[in-house]
Amino acid sequence: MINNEQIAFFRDNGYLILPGAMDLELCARARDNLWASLPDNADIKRDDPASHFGPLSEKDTLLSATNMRSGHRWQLRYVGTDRDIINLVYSETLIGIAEQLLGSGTLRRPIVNGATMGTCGAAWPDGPVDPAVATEGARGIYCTLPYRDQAPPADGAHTDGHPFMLSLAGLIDDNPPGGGALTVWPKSHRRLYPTYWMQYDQARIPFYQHMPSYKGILHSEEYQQELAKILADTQPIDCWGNTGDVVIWHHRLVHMAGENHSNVIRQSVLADFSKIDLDKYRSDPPQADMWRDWSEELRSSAQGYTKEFARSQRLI
Ligand SMILES: O=C(O)CCC(=O)C(=O)O
Ligand SMILES: [Fe+2]
Repeated sequence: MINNEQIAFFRDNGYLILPGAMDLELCARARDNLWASLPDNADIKRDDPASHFGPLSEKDTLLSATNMRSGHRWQLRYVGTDRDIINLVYSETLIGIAEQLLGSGTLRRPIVNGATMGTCGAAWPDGPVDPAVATEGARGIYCTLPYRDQAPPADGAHTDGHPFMLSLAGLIDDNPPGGGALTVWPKSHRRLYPTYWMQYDQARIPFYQHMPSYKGILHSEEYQQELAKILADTQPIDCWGNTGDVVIWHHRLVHMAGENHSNVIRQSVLADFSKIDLDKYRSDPPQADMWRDWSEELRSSAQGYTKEFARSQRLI
């Protein structure tokens, strides 16, 4: 359960760090499964930290939408509906918290051994994988290898384009500051929500190889301008932490996979929460009350939190 102060902070800032919210034994098993997914002759080796620096070797590179290993990123998606992963991220604790925010009994439930993200390939040739297509569990285990001296271009700050309501990034291994954890731009959810044409959805345009200016996604001019302002005026928060620490974040929050300047691999599990009836209102225009579809508990909660709490959330 989260308390009123935590709910108020989430509402105001669009993210909430929840220390120790995941089971440590299941985190350990998730790490085991991550490493077990590599071929025996891989250059990157679990017990050789010197091999953990990016970019991945040509031999270790794999361009598969369900298990992507390329450059400094490793996204193992085919484990997303394994029982252990579902128990890890759709635990009683985390479902309970998501239900406090979205309403009791309203959440779409995961399916053990169901389809996983990436099963249908990329959204368009060489494009991103849509986290809502086929996914019946978590997005998967997302890793960022440390950089050594040369930082590759970061993925970039963005909002996600698929329909969902709440997302989670949970550390399955210790991650120091500057170690590539999810990075979020506080309060950006409230600034970007009104700039979309649709509340929970994203306007798209077909992608054509010979007309590459539109990459399959359309944003309003207002969105582009507000995003530029957010990036200029807002200090992002690095959600580093210990194994088992979780950050939950609002679907319109600006975020990115952080740059990893540490000497350890950032290992996180990513998962989304949506309501069963999202289909009914995903394309409604932004509402005067952006929390219309959220729980009574959130909508009626008292606003405000202490400075001390804001400090514990790294906001100040
Ligand atoms: O790996 C991360 O921390 C974030 C990834 C992300 O933002 C995405 O896949 O949309
Ligand atoms: Fe994202």
